[in-house]
Amino acid sequence: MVLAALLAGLQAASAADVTGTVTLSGTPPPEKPNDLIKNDPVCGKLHTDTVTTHFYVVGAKQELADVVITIKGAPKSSGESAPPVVLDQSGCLYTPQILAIQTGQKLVVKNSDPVMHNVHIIPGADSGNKEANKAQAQGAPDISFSFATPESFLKFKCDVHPWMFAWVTVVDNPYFAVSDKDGNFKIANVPPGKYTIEATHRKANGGKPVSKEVEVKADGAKVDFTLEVPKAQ
Ligand SMILES: [Cu+2]
Repeated sequence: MVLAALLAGLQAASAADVTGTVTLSGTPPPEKPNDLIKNDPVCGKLHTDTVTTHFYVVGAKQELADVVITIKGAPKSSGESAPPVVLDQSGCLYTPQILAIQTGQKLVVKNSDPVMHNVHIIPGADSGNKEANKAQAQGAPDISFSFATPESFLKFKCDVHPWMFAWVTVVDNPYFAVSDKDGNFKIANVPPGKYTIEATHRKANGGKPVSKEVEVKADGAKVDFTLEVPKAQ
């Protein structure tokens, strides 16, 4: 009994949350209005507001969304039994535009629009992931994908609507997160230890990861990141 209680106590203290906030330093370039979607006879009608690019999603205090946070050296595992991640096509846009998924985890692609899309997945040339290209008509069943190899910002595009992109980072462990609109992220149940944590944004810091060394203790760890708008070329 005493031993069981002791073991349970040890187990409860053996994993912890890594949390933090990502902030952007500098002024991002203005987002561009999407005239292609505005002029499309079907997609244009799905929006009442002007659709723009979303290269930088920044809050009032420079909080930066859409930053992928990963932990290098964390114990690897397959995501086959993890809940599926959903990527929707809605208003002729991929939603969300930036997401992260575990190797082996199921990605379910939906079409919520009254128009055909096609899901064209273009991995890096030597990434080990496979290219795919599947049409998905209005009302067609969901299409599921999974990816075998880690990859940063694997590209999804729609060949029908040339403005439609999503970027999917594939991670070979369950310890990752994407910062929300308040710049916050939380990676749950990280085994205590010393790690390198990386924060990567598609545009900030030129798309290169920013690294920090961190020791995750029984009560977790807090790691904040500041990413920079690259100087104009
Ligand atoms: Cu489309």
